Amino acid sequence: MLNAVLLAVAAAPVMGKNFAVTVGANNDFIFLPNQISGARAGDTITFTFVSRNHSATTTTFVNPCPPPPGGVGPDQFDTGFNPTTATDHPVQVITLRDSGTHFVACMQAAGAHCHMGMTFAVNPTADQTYDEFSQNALNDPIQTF
Ligand SMILES: *[C@@H]1O[C@H](CO)[C@@H](O)[C@H](O)[C@H]1NC(C)=O
Ligand SMILES: [Cu+2]
Repeated sequence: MLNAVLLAVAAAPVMGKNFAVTVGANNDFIFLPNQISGARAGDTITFTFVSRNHSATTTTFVNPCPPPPGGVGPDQFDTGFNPTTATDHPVQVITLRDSGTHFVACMQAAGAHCHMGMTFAVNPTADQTYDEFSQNALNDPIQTF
Protein backbone atom coordinates (compact mmCIF):
# COMPACT_ATOMS: atom_id res chain seq x y z
CA MET A 1 0.00 0.00 0.00
CA LEU A 2 2.74 2.44 0.97
CA ASN A 3 4.74 1.40 -2.11
CA ALA A 4 1.75 2.12 -4.31
CA VAL A 5 1.46 5.60 -2.84
CA LEU A 6 5.17 6.26 -3.37
CA LEU A 7 4.94 5.07 -6.98
CA ALA A 8 1.97 7.34 -7.60
CA VAL A 9 3.90 10.32 -6.22
CA ALA A 10 6.99 9.48 -8.27
CA ALA A 11 4.95 9.17 -11.46
CA ALA A 12 3.17 12.49 -11.03
CA PRO A 13 4.41 15.16 -13.45
CA VAL A 14 6.62 17.82 -11.93
CA MET A 15 4.37 20.79 -11.50
CA GLY A 16 5.79 24.25 -11.04
CA LYS A 17 4.35 26.72 -8.65
CA ASN A 18 2.27 29.60 -10.00
CA PHE A 19 2.61 33.22 -8.89
CA ALA A 20 -0.41 35.44 -9.65
CA VAL A 21 0.33 39.09 -10.39
CA THR A 22 -2.27 41.77 -11.12
CA VAL A 23 -1.13 44.53 -13.47
CA GLY A 24 -2.73 47.96 -13.15
CA ALA A 25 -4.94 47.33 -10.12
CA ASN A 26 -7.19 50.30 -9.25
CA ASN A 27 -6.11 51.92 -12.51
CA ASP A 28 -2.71 52.55 -10.89
CA PHE A 29 0.71 52.09 -12.48
CA ILE A 30 1.60 49.11 -10.34
CA PHE A 31 2.26 45.39 -10.28
CA LEU A 32 0.55 43.68 -7.34
CA PRO A 33 2.48 42.17 -5.63
CA ASN A 34 5.56 44.16 -6.71
CA GLN A 35 7.97 41.29 -5.97
CA ILE A 36 8.02 37.53 -5.58
CA SER A 37 10.65 35.29 -4.01
CA GLY A 38 11.46 31.59 -4.22
CA ALA A 39 10.51 31.36 -7.88
CA ARG A 40 12.26 28.51 -9.68
CA ALA A 41 12.75 27.27 -13.24
CA GLY A 42 9.50 25.75 -14.40
CA ASP A 43 7.37 27.96 -12.18
CA THR A 44 4.86 30.24 -13.84
CA ILE A 45 3.87 33.85 -13.37
CA THR A 46 0.31 34.64 -14.39
CA PHE A 47 -0.01 38.34 -15.22
CA THR A 48 -3.61 39.58 -15.32
CA PHE A 49 -3.93 43.01 -16.94
CA VAL A 50 -6.87 44.91 -15.47
CA SER A 51 -6.48 48.52 -16.65
CA ARG A 52 -4.96 50.69 -19.41
CA ASN A 53 -2.42 49.04 -21.73
CA HIS A 54 0.67 47.65 -20.02
CA SER A 55 3.46 45.11 -20.45
CA ALA A 56 5.60 43.00 -18.14
CA THR A 57 9.06 43.05 -19.68
CA THR A 58 12.45 42.14 -18.23
CA THR A 59 14.88 45.01 -17.88
CA THR A 60 18.11 45.95 -16.14
CA PHE A 61 18.55 46.75 -12.49
CA VAL A 62 20.49 49.97 -13.08
CA ASN A 63 18.69 51.60 -16.04
CA PRO A 64 15.19 50.10 -16.03
CA CYS A 65 13.21 52.56 -18.14
CA PRO A 66 11.99 51.56 -20.59
CA PRO A 67 12.60 47.85 -21.01
CA PRO A 68 13.43 46.98 -24.63
CA PRO A 69 10.88 44.98 -26.67
CA GLY A 70 11.50 41.30 -25.94
CA GLY A 71 13.16 42.17 -22.66
CA VAL A 72 16.78 41.70 -21.65
CA GLY A 73 18.38 38.44 -20.58
CA PRO A 74 19.46 36.04 -19.40
CA ASP A 75 16.18 34.17 -19.83
CA GLN A 76 14.34 37.37 -20.55
CA PHE A 77 10.60 37.57 -21.07
CA ASP A 78 8.07 40.06 -22.43
CA THR A 79 4.30 39.80 -22.37
CA GLY A 80 3.98 42.47 -25.05
CA PHE A 81 1.34 45.19 -24.72
CA ASN A 82 -1.99 44.18 -23.24
CA PRO A 83 -4.75 46.71 -23.90
CA THR A 84 -7.74 46.25 -21.61
CA THR A 85 -11.37 47.28 -21.50
CA ALA A 86 -13.77 47.29 -18.58
CA THR A 87 -14.62 43.68 -19.39
CA ASP A 88 -11.52 42.38 -21.18
CA HIS A 89 -8.64 41.59 -18.82
CA PRO A 90 -5.95 39.75 -20.78
CA VAL A 91 -3.97 37.03 -19.03
CA GLN A 92 -0.38 36.20 -19.95
CA VAL A 93 1.41 33.22 -18.43
CA ILE A 94 5.21 33.29 -18.34
CA THR A 95 7.13 30.10 -17.57
CA LEU A 96 10.43 30.87 -15.88
CA ARG A 97 13.38 29.16 -17.54
CA ASP A 98 15.75 29.74 -14.65
CA SER A 99 15.66 30.22 -10.89
CA GLY A 100 17.50 33.53 -10.99
CA THR A 101 16.73 37.17 -10.42
CA HIS A 102 14.72 39.17 -12.95
CA PHE A 103 13.81 42.83 -12.91
CA VAL A 104 10.62 43.68 -14.78
CA ALA A 105 8.90 46.90 -15.81
CA CYS A 106 6.20 48.19 -18.13
CA MET A 107 7.54 49.44 -21.47
CA GLN A 108 4.52 51.62 -22.32
CA ALA A 109 4.92 55.29 -23.30
CA ALA A 110 8.69 55.18 -23.89
CA GLY A 111 9.33 54.34 -20.26
CA ALA A 112 6.90 56.79 -18.69
CA HIS A 113 5.02 54.05 -16.80
CA CYS A 114 8.31 52.55 -15.62
CA HIS A 115 9.49 55.97 -14.51
CA MET A 116 6.31 56.31 -12.44
CA GLY A 117 7.34 53.19 -10.56
CA MET A 118 5.62 50.47 -12.58
CA THR A 119 8.17 47.81 -11.63
CA PHE A 120 8.28 44.21 -10.42
CA ALA A 121 11.06 41.88 -9.26
CA VAL A 122 11.48 38.10 -9.38
CA ASN A 123 13.81 36.82 -6.66
CA PRO A 124 15.41 40.14 -5.67
CA THR A 125 18.54 39.73 -3.55
CA ALA A 126 20.16 41.45 -0.58
CA ASP A 127 22.51 43.18 -3.04
CA GLN A 128 19.79 44.07 -5.53
CA THR A 129 16.62 44.76 -3.58
CA TYR A 130 13.24 45.66 -5.00
CA ASP A 131 13.38 49.02 -3.23
CA GLU A 132 16.69 49.96 -4.86
CA PHE A 133 15.45 48.79 -8.27
CA SER A 134 12.31 50.84 -7.80
CA GLN A 135 14.39 53.89 -6.93
CA ASN A 136 16.51 53.35 -10.05
CA ALA A 137 13.31 53.41 -12.12
CA LEU A 138 12.06 56.59 -10.49
CA ASN A 139 15.44 58.18 -11.26
CA ASP A 140 15.62 56.90 -14.85
CA PRO A 141 13.22 58.59 -17.26
CA ILE A 142 15.70 58.35 -20.14
CA GLN A 143 16.01 55.64 -22.80
CA THR A 144 19.47 54.24 -22.16
CA PHE A 145 19.47 51.09 -24.32
C1 LIG B 1 -1.24 49.52 -26.67
O1 LIG B 1 0.02 50.15 -26.61
C2 LIG B 1 0.83 49.98 -27.75
C3 LIG B 1 2.19 50.63 -27.49
O2 LIG B 1 2.03 51.98 -27.17
C4 LIG B 1 0.14 50.55 -28.96
O3 LIG B 1 0.92 50.31 -30.11
C5 LIG B 1 -1.23 49.89 -29.13
O4 LIG B 1 -1.91 50.52 -30.19
C6 LIG B 1 -2.02 50.05 -27.85
N1 LIG B 1 -3.28 49.33 -28.02
C7 LIG B 1 -4.45 49.94 -27.84
C8 LIG B 1 -5.66 49.10 -28.13
O5 LIG B 1 -4.55 51.10 -27.48
CU1 LIG C 1 2.25 50.40 -18.14
